[in-house]
Formats: sequence, C-alpha cells, structure tokens
Amino acid sequence: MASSIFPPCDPRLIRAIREADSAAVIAHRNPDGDALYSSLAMASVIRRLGKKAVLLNEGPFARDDIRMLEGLFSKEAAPESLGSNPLVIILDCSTPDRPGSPFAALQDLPRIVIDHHSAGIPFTEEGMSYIVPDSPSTTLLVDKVREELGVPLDKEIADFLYRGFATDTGFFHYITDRTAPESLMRVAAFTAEGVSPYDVYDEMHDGRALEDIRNTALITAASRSELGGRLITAYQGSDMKNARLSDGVYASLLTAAGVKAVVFIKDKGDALEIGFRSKNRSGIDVGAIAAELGGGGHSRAAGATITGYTPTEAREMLIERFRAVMDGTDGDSCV
Ligand SMILES: [Mn+2]
Repeated sequence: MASSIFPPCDPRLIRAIREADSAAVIAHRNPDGDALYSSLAMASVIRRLGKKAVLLNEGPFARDDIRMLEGLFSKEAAPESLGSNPLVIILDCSTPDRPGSPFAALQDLPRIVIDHHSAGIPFTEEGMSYIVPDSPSTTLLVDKVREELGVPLDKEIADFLYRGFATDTGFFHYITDRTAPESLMRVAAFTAEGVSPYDVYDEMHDGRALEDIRNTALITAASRSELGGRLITAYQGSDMKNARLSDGVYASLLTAAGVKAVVFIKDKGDALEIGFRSKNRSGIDVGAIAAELGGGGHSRAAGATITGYTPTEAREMLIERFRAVMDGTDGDSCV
C-alpha cells in the first residue's frame, strides 16, 4: 500500500497533549460544521484523558446546520480560568487571524495546530502542528490524534467526527480518489459505533427557513455567465437577510453545463466577502486566487474578504483573474 495520507503525528505534539492538565479548544471564527465538530471531538478526547477542556469560538453561528451548537461554546476565556498547565488547541485554521478573539487572549500559552488547509502561515513551534492538506476534514485529523493518544472511539466522539467529515465533503461529494480509501476506512469505523448517515443527513439539512430557500433561488436567478460559460458570478446584496445561502447557491450553479468555477460576492456593507468554488478536474486552484486577495482555503473551495471595491468593480476584477488563470491553464492538464 502507498504511504498513508495520515502521517504519524510528531511525538512532541502528542507529548504536549499528554503533559497538559487542561486545554482551550478553538477553531476558526464564522465556523462551519468541521470547525465546531472537530472542536467538540477534540474536547471529548481531552476529557477522556481526565483533563479539563474549554470550548471557545468567536462565532457568529450563522449557518443553519450549526446554530444549535452555539450554547456549547464560550466567546472567550481568560488564561487564569483554564486551570493549571493549559494547552491551546487550534483546529481548522491556516493563519493566526482565523481563530479570532478567543485566541487573542491566549496567545502567550503553548499551543498546537491541527489543520487541513492547503496554504497558510505557520503559527506554532516546530513539531507542534499536524497539518495534512490531503485530509478531507479536520475531524479525520482529530481522529488520528485520538488514535495516537490511545483514546478509544465511542459513539459520542464518532458522531462529532462523522459530522465534520460529512459537512466538509458535501456529504461524500468532495473526496479525491487518492484520499477516499483511507478516509472512508475511518468513516466506516464511525458508523460501526452507531452513527447513522441517513439520520445525520436529515438532521443537518431539514428545518430551513422557507425565506432562505427563496432567497437562494433569487440569487441563482440573477447569476451571470462569464468567459463563455466557464465562470458564473453570483451576488448577494447587503439588503438581503444575512443568512448562510452559499452552499445552495454553489450546489446549483456548479451543475451548469461547461462551468469550471463559481464566484459568489456577498456585500457586507463595509466589505465584500468573496466565495470561490471550482469543479473537480477543472485545473483551477481557487485557494491560490483567494490567497492573492488575502484569503485562503482549499484548491476547490476558498474565500477572501476585500475592501475598496464596489461589487461591480470586484466582479470585473475577479473575471479578469479567472480569465488569466483559465487561459493559462486551459484544459485538465494540471489537476
Ligand atoms: Mn475544514
């Protein structure tokens, strides 16, 4: 068998967890399912080791599938409140600004970083990170850390790990051929603990506000086809209720014939939030495009926040960037 996509953790990282008496667990602000469920799973692992765990997240808990988790997380904690010998565990964050305000108060404590983003800025001491861009979710990396710590899988931990994997892969959609076998072996173990894929899917999708479904349709109806249909741009004005509509917008627009990438511009009033998605085998690394704009993400899903552009200027600027990338790579040669 080829080498594992989940390499061994650095022994220094495992030792740091073992030697700590307490941990503050923090994932990125504006969290998604992988951020929060990797936090919950990590906290459970820490508690199984007999240590204290504090769950922190800046929020906001805007997405429908995570809103009910808000009560489990604190916005911040003072270093003194964590207990003796604390360790900060940062999850699903590729740059030091991503964990936001809870991290700002704890910057002086020792920390480890566990993440699966493709580009970032290192912000731990050597040996204190476990970064595997190949992993489809951060929860699968938490699973690997759990295994190395000798904490057995149980239903609660398996449920958290499964949910993070399911949301970050669009429920088994965004998994590369190379990473599928090992990833799904781990996921199989979660279901063996009693996690029900059918129930989890329904729980995480049902109960949406009808207004949000209608607004998703309005956004897709106003989308624009660019570069001969290879790029589609979508726009959400600042007047539209600030719900999390992007998953539905991408899911719909990425099925258009001939499309290679979708750009979603959200007007936040004082800034524009830009989301990027590209098709599998499109050869377009939207993570690199987002990084040029000060953002980040993965090769097929990324985002950036920009200021100083009107929505129209931003759209034109982005079309030109995609024109350069598409006309430079054209074809499926550099997947
Ligand atoms: Mn993630």
